[in-house]
Amino acid sequence: MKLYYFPGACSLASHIVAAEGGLKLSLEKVNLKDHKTESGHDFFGINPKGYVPALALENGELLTENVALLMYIGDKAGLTHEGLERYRLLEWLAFISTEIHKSFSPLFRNPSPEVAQAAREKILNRLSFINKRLNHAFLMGASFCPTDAYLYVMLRWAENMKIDISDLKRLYEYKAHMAARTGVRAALAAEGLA
Ligand SMILES: N[C@@H](CCC(=O)N[C@@H](CS)C(=O)NCC(=O)O)C(=O)O
Repeated sequence: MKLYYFPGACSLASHIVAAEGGLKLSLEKVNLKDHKTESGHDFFGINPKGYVPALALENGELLTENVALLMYIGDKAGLTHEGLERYRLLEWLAFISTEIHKSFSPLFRNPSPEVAQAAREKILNRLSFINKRLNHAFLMGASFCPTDAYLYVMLRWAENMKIDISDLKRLYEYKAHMAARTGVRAALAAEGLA
């Protein structure tokens, strides 16, 4: 499997799940400005959506969208759940994708101070919802699952965008605990972010 990624972008979540699950991925960096891959291909020719993550499967198909990749890689790595817990996992992935990830978009577009403040407030509000529900070492209990990788990437972004989570004590500690994990460190190092 080959992951098309950009260092530190949302594609890092899929990378972390593979690393945590001991799955070998080949990696191809995408320049998101000119949409060229590091081996010189036009990324639109590979993924017409033009964004990362995208996962080239062994059968030649391409899988896109964070939620789909996180479930696919998570299933292969034995890091997902069954029964109702599987739907809880999807519930968290959807929350992170639509309520947190996409709320960062204005902050990447040189926003006015008002727009930036509104985006930061919304993200902090959604993170504080998670903070109240974080009762275990990981978002869904005692073991790591794909939701943790996605949430961790969002917490890195929050720090980069000067969203202060130090009052969200559980989430603050969770971020440090995630950053120390072997798989997380390996994925960060492979993306040149260590
Ligand atoms: N709906 C997509 C959004 C992915 C996305 O926002 N990717 C960003 C990086 S985090 C990107 O590649 N942006 C560049 C672009 O849209 O051209 C998903 O959830 O996978």
